[in-house]
Amino acid sequence: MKNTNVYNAEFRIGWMNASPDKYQRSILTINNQFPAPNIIVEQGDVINVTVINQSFEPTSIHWHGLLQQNQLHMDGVPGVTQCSILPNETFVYTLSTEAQSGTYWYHSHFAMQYGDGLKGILIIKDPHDPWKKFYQDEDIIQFSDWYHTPVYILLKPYLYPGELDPIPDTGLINGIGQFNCSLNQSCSYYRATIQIGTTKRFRIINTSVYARITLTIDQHQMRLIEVDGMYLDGNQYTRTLILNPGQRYSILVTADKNNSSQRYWIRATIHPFVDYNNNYNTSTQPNVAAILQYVQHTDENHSDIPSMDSFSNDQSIIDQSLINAQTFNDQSELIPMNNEKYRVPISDNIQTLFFHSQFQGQNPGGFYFNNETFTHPTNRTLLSVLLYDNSTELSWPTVTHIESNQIIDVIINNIDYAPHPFHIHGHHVWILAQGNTNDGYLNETILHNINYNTNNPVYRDTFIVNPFSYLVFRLQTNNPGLWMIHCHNDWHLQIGMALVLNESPQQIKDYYIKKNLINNVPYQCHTH
Ligand SMILES: [Cu+2]
Repeated sequence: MKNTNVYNAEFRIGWMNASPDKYQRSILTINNQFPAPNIIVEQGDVINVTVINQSFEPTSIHWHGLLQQNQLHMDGVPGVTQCSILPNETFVYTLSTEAQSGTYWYHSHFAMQYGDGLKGILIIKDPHDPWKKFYQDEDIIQFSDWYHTPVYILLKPYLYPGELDPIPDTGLINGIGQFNCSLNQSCSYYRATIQIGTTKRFRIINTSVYARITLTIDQHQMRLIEVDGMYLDGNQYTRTLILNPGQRYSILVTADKNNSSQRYWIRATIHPFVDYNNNYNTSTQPNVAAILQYVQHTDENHSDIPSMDSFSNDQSIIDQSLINAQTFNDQSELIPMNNEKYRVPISDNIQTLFFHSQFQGQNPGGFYFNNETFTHPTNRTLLSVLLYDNSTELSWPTVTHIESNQIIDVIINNIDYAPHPFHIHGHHVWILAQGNTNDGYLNETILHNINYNTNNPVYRDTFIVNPFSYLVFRLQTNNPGLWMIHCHNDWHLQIGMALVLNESPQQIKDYYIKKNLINNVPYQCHTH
């Protein structure tokens, strides 16, 4: 048995000036660090983070991908699981990591604060990692889209009708970008070293508010071994990796080239999406790069950049990826490792839930699920209403009651010309079917015409629903909670693209009373 370690940290949230891509702006971050701190723990450790809000806005931190079993009030969704943390207030997050390992991240769930920098990586290392013997070292590649005007300023006009999503100016890799500097010596790059002849695990996380990206490493194959915290079978190798906001992959890369250059571009490109957003224009610098540097010894210092030649050689691979991504299917070919935990549950008694997602209305318009749009409660949290009031039925738009020990197939019909990257809190789910762009919608009658993958579907927490198309995921209700399902294009969340599953409410209530946790949930929220 391993000792339980406690990761203790104070997160002071506030604004600072920085120029991560040589363009100075104010950034919302933690302890004046940019990028904000990475949290790296081992499975079973306890994470204790004291958030001290020194900003002028309320805040709250969500731990993306954590199941939060029996710790629902730690999920960090303002108005749902907690009151937002007001300026000058303090809130302590205590998180158990008993139940899972893998690559996760954390971010503000208040307004669009993570677009201004309030986010970081959360890695839970697995002491029994089945891939451990296949790599010698590991590193993190955090991609982030980046706006030069603070996102909280862009958000105000966006909330009026008729606005298209604002397009990021550029991207950052591990907090470093190259806006307006065309791959010459004056640019800064994140440099990942790899010892010649060894294999490195890269944990790749797209922490964007908007951007879908293609990631490549010049001349290198990427072996996929993890998706959203779940191990894969390792049989898939790829040259291009497409990540939607919120998605994570681990890849293995081997330093097996024996040529003179010994350094290679790691490149990320923001997808233009011109077909649904003509805000994309020439002022956008969609490319950002980092360097994979071969070394003989890990303590070597290097400053050379890769040659231009190797850049152009691999551009065609990215171009092809951008074309293929028009009808992008992010679950094809991903096969989970053979493990009881990942196996899809089968039953004769499967419930179905349909959600039709659509932009509706004007003055202002917004996104609706089944003709309801989500707004964040402010006076009281949904958890408070559930625990203190008599009824377990929460009368709030887009809240759906589901019971425990059910298997539920959730169908999302995307009645919209944009792809939407959906994220579910408190669960990983099996992606049984994912339509391509323009495949149309599912209803009760045609449901059985669709081929479900009930053999070895991918199991994850963030997935794309294509334009004018559908996705079906299977959910096992084994984690009582108030779990948000929302679009992780954060602009869309701000205009209502969220629903809440009220899973096993009586069990939540019983647990909080029995364990005397109810005092952690204020009856009412203060507002500022
Ligand atoms: Cu969306």
